[in-house]
Amino acid sequence: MSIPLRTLPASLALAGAALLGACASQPAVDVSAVRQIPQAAPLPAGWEHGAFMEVFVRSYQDSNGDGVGDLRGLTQRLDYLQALGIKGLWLMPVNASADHDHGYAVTDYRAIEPAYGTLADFDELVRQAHARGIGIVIDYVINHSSNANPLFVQSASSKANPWRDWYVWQDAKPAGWSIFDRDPWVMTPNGAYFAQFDDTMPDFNLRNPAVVAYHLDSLRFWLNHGVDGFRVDAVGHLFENGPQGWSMQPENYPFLARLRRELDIDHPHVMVCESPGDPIGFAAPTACGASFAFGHSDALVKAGRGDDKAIREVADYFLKAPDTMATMVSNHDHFAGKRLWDAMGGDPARVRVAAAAYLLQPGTPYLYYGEELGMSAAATDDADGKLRGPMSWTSAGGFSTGTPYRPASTNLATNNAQSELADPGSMLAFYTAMLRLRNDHPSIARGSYLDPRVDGRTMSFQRVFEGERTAVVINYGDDAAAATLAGLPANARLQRLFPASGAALLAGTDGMARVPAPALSVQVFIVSH
Ligand SMILES: [Ca+2]
Ligand SMILES: [Ca+2]
Repeated sequence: MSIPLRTLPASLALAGAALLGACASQPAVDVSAVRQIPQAAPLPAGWEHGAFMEVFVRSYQDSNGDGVGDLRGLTQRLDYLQALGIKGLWLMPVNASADHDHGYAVTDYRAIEPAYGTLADFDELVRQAHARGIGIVIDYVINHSSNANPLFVQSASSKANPWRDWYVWQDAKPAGWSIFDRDPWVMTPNGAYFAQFDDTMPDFNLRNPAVVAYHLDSLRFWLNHGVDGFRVDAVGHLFENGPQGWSMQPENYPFLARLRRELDIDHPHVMVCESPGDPIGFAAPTACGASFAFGHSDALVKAGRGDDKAIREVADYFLKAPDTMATMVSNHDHFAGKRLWDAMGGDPARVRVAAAAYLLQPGTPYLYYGEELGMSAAATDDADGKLRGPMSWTSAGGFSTGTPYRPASTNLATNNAQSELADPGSMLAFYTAMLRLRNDHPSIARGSYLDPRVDGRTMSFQRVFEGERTAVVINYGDDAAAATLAGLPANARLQRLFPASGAALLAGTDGMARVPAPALSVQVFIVSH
């Protein structure tokens, strides 16, 4: 994978001077152009219909004993991910960042976080992942950077600095603003800057064409390094139009469509956006094309607890939502909920029914690392940090030969990969079976969504792709029940795919079948004439 020769656009002549060190008092910034995008190493056709996993590199696997996860460590674990059936990884930011945790305070959009390794390590990760049929999607933070990013250091250094207009500045603090109960304007000796999320994360001025060109070039930089797509952070917050107009502004949507167009991001590349405020809106072809299914995620969790209204919502979601939704039951942000194991009170049967729905419905499932083990929160009081604990590899940890930077999960002793790989009844075995269904049956990976029904607390739906039809029955209730399937071919035979044992069922001449459903159970059938 070669990086094309970079040239400085004439409009950035001053920037180039800084890059060359002409402004000795300020840090250098590389804003050079990146144009060509070579063809990425091919992945198997349809890879993007498989399940993804969100991975926090800092917590996944440490390879050098410094207690911090890194890219080489993740590369060592690709065989595990392949065996689980994962087809894509979403890496939380791997850029150099100032926060030394989640990575969303980026200090260099074209460099790897030093604690994670080198660009060569990243290239090797991509190469090894592709060799296993696994695509790599990286987080890209376009709304804001760290205040330690040299771009902002320049911008803040004086009102006359050539980078001044790369961020959002006012001479005096404007009145009337409050975002998340906080004044987003931060006063400095050189004026006030705008920062939606935190004083340390100033918003870019995305109305400045040079800023957009820089980000497009940085995105191209990563495409040149073989990534298969991007998860774009905080897309509801890109543009502002005054104190009442700081989120979900109309400009946000076509801006994302423009990024896709300029980067030629379509098949095989993916772009998936994060907006809790308008998940379905951002999934539109006129915006991102794909978006995380916030809301549905809450319903999946509540349904897992047997909530009647949520079961109905889960059943109906894909009657309206596009199948490009990225589905999940938790992620790295505490506003998205607890780890699934904790959200289900540590009841493995409830974890299974909650997870089965999103692993077998339309959409692209995004497992959160460790979810497949029933991994619980890390043993820390920090609300966000407890969601991002070291991966539970063995009962002794297995994450690092040194001292892990964060305490292990509270259920490490029982819920760890080594123990679960040896146990056919483990959560890991269940997730592996669900992903195998998805990988082996195109109707589950990409089929249409038919006849969702709720009978009591038992949900059923059917998936059809070309000549293949599957039926899913999930009983969220504590009591044995039954589902009634309709719309089947007359006298169809329902052969069990999961669990594999048990007699086949038959539909009547009216295309209906009654399916007994044990308490808290998941059943999958393939339908034949
Ligand atoms: Ca390390
Ligand atoms: Ca913004």
